Amino acid sequence: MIIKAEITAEDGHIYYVPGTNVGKDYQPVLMYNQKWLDEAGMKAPENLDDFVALLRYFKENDMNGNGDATDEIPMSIMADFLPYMFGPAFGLDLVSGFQADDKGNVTYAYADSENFKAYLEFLNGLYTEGLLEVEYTSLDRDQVIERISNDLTGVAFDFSWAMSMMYSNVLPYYDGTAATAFVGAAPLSGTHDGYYVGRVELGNMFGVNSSSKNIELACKFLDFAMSEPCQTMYQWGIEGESYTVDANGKKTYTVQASDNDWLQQLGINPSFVFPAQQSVVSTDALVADWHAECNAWQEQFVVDPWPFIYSTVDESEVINTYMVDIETYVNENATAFITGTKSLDNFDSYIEGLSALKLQETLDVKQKQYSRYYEALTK
Ligand SMILES: [Ca+2]
Repeated sequence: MIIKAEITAEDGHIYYVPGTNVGKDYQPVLMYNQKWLDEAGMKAPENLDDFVALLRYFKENDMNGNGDATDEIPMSIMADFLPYMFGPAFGLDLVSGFQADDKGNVTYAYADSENFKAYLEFLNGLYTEGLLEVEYTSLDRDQVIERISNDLTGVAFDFSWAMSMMYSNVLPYYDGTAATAFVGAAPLSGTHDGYYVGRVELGNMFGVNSSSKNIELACKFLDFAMSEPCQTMYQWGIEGESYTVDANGKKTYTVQASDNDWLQQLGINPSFVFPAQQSVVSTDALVADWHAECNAWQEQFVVDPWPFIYSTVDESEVINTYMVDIETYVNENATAFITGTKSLDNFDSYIEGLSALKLQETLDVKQKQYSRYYEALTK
């Protein structure tokens, strides 16, 4: 339904066939070092207070048992994931930025004078206490992996696929079970219930150039490219080589397919080349069993992000003109407030600065677009 609403143009027609992403599975999630949790005698926290208590425990204790209680980094989070991790607890979708309430009224989360301020106060508190590390703005995934491989950190937040494929597998004591892994948990709740922000399922769109001499043939090709046999090929490769089918019709990857380099040569999940529909089952088969189970459980916490919506030429112009400056402004200010280079006493003037950047004009366009999308969705 959502994909249909997204690819419906302003005139109500559909002109393209979609390639789709997995939107609710293997999305960015919170994960904990299970061994550290067990040693602390704690369960994965579900609210901000318990979470902060856990970070303090990780910071003060010799969690990795090397005799030095000062080398633990309580959490290793890349800056881009902070909005995913903490926004929802404050009622904010800072990932999409724009958000709509039940009645379809659109607001900009970074302009929420109450909740966004509370979010910044919370992160500034973590930063001041050394629970959010000094160099958090420059931390990259390779550094997170290096820390995990040295057993230095207890909390991560990343795309779920990293859980068993990049993080757990480098832990010195990982034995293939969840007890020795980085394991996904529920989102954190605060003044609002926690959730995870999913991904727009519409990945790309394929259409035919109206000046083509072979419109009918091109449409037939797209029709074939969308067909069931082709979808199976995109997801599983070649029957008898990369996968087998049992008597019940259940597909399983072959032993050879566990060699990911070999498998990728078959063009599995051909993003942006064909209108392929990414599949959860074929991803489940590539990760550890405990990880696939964890993903299936975490799906309940994932909500749809701000949708893709067709823009008219005029709308594109407004958004392209103002949005870059708005995003730069909010990101620079967020970093300044979190690290304390700017006091939160200046928060009101930050909010005022958004009007000068034409936030209201942008918001009017987003509201118009969302109302159109909402109409197509409920039709
Ligand atoms: Ca230590």
